[in-house]
Order: sequence, then C-alpha cells, then structure tokens
Amino acid sequence: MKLYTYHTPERTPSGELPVCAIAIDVLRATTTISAALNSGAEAIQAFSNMDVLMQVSEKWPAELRLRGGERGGAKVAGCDLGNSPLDCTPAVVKGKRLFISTTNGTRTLERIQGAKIVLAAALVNRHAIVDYVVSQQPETVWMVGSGWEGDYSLEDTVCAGAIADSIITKLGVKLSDVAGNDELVASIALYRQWQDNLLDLFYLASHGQRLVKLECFDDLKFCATPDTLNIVPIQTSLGVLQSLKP
Ligand code: 3SL
Repeated sequence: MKLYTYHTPERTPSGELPVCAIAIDVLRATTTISAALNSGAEAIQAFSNMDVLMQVSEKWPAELRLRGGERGGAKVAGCDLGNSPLDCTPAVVKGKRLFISTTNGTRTLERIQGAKIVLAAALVNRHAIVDYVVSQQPETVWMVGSGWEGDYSLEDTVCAGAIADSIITKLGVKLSDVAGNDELVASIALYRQWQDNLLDLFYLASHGQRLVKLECFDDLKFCATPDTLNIVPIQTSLGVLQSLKP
C-alpha cells in the first residue's frame, strides 16, 4: 500500500485517481458528515454548487430532507443547517438525508468521487477510517485535504498525518514502505509534533481563527478531539455518502 497526502484538491495529479480516496475537511465538513451519520442520518449528499443542491433536494420528500449550507463559515440563507457538527443530533438528523454544500469540503469530495473507494475522514473518526483502510489494504490511498480556497490548511494536513501514522503502526511497517510522496512524510511530522496539543494547533490555524471570530469555540474543541465517533462515511453512489455497515 502507498499513501499520499495532498494538501488541497487542486494539488492532486490531474487525470488520475487512486483505488481509495479520502476527503478531509476537519474544520468542518467531514467532521459534520461523520457526526450526522453517527446520529443516524440516512445519507449525506454533497454538492459544490448551492443552486444544484436546491434543485436536487427539491425532488426529495420534504419530511425526509435537510439542507445544510455554509459559505465563509456562516449558514447559507434558506438552509435548515449551517456546517456545525454539534447541530447534527439524532433529534435533528435521524432518518433524514442531509444535502450539504460547503466552501471547500464538498469540492474535495467532488474531485475524488470517481475513485473506487471514497471515504470522508476527520480526526473524530480517525480510528474507524484507519481500521477500514487496514482491512481493505488498497494499493493506493490518497488523503486529500480541503484547505481554504486552494490554500494549505494545518488542520487537514495534521489529520492526514494522524491517519497515516496510525496505519503505519497498525501494519507494523516502516514509513519508507508506505510513503508515496513528500507531503505524506511532512503530514506525519506535523502530526507527531502536535498530537498532544491539537486544539492549540487549531487555534493557530487560519481557519481556526476564522471560526473563533464566529465564536465557534465548541466546534473547534469537538473537531480537534480524535477518535470520538466509530463511523466510516463511504460513497455508495455518486456524491452520496452513507455509514459503512459492519
Ligand atoms: O470549507 C468548508 O468546506 C467548511 O467546512 C468551512 S466551515 O468550517 O464550515 O467554515
């Protein structure tokens, strides 16, 4: 197995796809997707374009649908939810399909949706994702951070490093056995330096600071805490993620 980290969807090699592609948007899209599925959402349907989301979701039964929209960190007018994982309680999402569009995370999912296996990962479900990847042993794994509008983000790259570090430990292999690119090595180094202070790192991160201005302190804490959700969001049809059945 070869592991690759890409800081943003724009950095992925064009015209190529791996066997397994993992979208990462720790702040906050993939954390929210994990939280919603963990609370019993029927599925998550991701869109980069808000107008398309509105058109497609209109055809879904109103009582079984939720619309989540975020731009610049704030909730989009006309949506039921923004992009806070803490809003995704069972009372709100159970049995419903969450149609979601966010600034960066849903664009990442769109970029990788042609891969054979498509997963959504965050720190909250790191171990569940690692266990799944180790059980499948795909030949090539891309971990694609979402960043912010094309730029690098600390929180996504540290999550890629956390996943890779744990895969290496579980497989009992050397870094050189699995490292597919330089970014993979750098992401593990970032994780090893900050693994005991992830929340501090999130407060340093530019998007962390953006969320602090929006007073999303509880979101930051939730998103920075690893391994709280035993859930594997996996693409079951184009653009649709569901919880992997055990
Ligand atoms: O960039 C994204 O896709 C969002 O996760 C950003 S936010 O955390 O909702 O502001």
